[in-house]
Amino acid sequence: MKTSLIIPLKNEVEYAETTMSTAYAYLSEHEIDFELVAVDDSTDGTWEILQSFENLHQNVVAVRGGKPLGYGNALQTGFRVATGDILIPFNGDLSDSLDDVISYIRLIEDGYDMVFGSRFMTGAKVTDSTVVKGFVSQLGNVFLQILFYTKCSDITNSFKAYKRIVLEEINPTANGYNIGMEIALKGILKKYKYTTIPVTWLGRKYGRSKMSMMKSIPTYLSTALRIRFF
Ligand SMILES: Nc1nc2c(ncn2[C@@H]2O[C@H](COP(=O)(O)OP(=O)(O)O)[C@@H](O)[C@H]2O)c(=O)[nH]1
Ligand SMILES: [Mg+2]
Repeated sequence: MKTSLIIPLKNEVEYAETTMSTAYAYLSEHEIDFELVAVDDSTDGTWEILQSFENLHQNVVAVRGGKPLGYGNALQTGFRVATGDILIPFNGDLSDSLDDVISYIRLIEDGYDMVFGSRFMTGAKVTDSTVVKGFVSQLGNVFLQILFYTKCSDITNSFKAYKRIVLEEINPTANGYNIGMEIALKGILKKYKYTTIPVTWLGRKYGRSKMSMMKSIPTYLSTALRIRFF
């Protein structure tokens, strides 16, 4: 099965080249059938780096994200452009692990429709997340576990793998960081076969996070309630 890594980037000039070349080299070495789909909304020179990377490599596509701007729209654009059978959002600041990408691919090839990565289960490794962000996120995820009767301890993490058919049926519409959660919760309700594995998450060395926890809470909550009750 062919895998598409969907890589959203917004002003990641310090990371763009490293992220693309690290993922490219790693997946090639592991003999994975893959493509990299970079979805960019930058104004800082990231786009130029991505375009030259695309020109030098065969299985790389660089596109601009859709309007209105947003993490969710960037992923939606990436899903549309991707040609793989397995689609995996992979953050442009290298916070997600390529070892985990390989584990995801093997599990989908074994018959799962979706694989979720958890930062909160035994075996997970998280560095440099702030204590408050970690705690609020974990608390929110316990709430989601109860609301959706799921064993998955990290619904809100975007780093997940999906079979293409899952995304075609769900057709996600969220435009924020809530898109990972939208797909996972709808997929759970549609009874797709899924599993959760512990993953590694590394904090960034350069630039800064565009994710505001406080701004996201109301969106996350209304997304969950809408999916559960309407
Ligand atoms: N294309 C695109 N990428 C985005 C947008 N917002 C965030 N990203 C990228 O998504 C990834 C995760 O975002 P980040 O700010 O690191 O969030 P955090 O890791 O959850 O704190 C990074 O590669 C960002 O550059 C956006 O609006 N458009
Ligand atoms: Mg990050």
